[in-house]
Amino acid sequence: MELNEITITKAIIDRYFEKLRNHLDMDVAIVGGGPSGLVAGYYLARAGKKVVLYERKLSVGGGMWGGGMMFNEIVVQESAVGILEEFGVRCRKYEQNYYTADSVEAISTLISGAVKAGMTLFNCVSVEDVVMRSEQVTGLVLNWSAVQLAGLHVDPLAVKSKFVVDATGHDTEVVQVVQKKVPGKLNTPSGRLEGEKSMWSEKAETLTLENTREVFPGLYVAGMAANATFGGPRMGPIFGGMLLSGQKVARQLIEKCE
Ligand code: 48F
Repeated sequence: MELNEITITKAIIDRYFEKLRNHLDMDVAIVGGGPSGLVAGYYLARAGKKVVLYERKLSVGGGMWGGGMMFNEIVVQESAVGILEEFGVRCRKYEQNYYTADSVEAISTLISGAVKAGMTLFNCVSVEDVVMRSEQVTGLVLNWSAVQLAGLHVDPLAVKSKFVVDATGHDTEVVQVVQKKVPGKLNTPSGRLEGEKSMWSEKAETLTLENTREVFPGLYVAGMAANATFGGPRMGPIFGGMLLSGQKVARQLIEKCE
């Protein structure tokens, strides 16, 4: 049978618009498709929550692809190996408490697992602002990343969400915008973004989990964004904290959404 270009085009437009229209209002909107955001999305979707993840780049996955300095292996401590194994990522013991995985296998499997669990993914979309109602975050303001890259003056569109998760990594972009533009204080010691500190892997891994919480009404932080928000150090290419943080924020929000 002859293949018709117009049918191909219509299929893509129809399917994409269906996806977009069905996700203008959701339980949880996750900003950033690194390991913490993907794990959060997976557990939220598994719990039946309507969860959408927005990723600025064409390829989802954040900082996991390149392992450490492009050596494409990651390290995970024992407490987080179970999460990788639940997704089907193969882990190898290196020494007691140190496991490794191929970084490309790990991140591609996290992406696949989250989407197959029911998380909806929009890549090439940048979150440039939040929707607010008196001192509360109630949604996100979105634009095509290409619009930002080209510096075009194009107004964005908005979506509504019961909760937002900032999983944007080192840049903490959602918290930054809330600090700048939404009246009220952040739930941090100074009431402001504390900022990331230099590397201290062990401390950082513990703090990532502790710092995974609500930082402003309606806004949670996960992954490296949690540490940057609360003034924790960076940890380098050990990823257990990222995975456990995604799982923790999902658990917190599953309870909140009930
Ligand atoms: O940085 P990233 O991988 O976040 P993470 O889940 O994991 C951190 C680790 O990769 C690593 C580390 C652990 O050892 O320190 O850095 O905390 O992924 C963040 C994603 O968010 C996207 C960005 O492109 C990246 O893929 N992102 C950032 N800002 C925006 C955004 C935005 N405004 N809108 C959409 N996506």
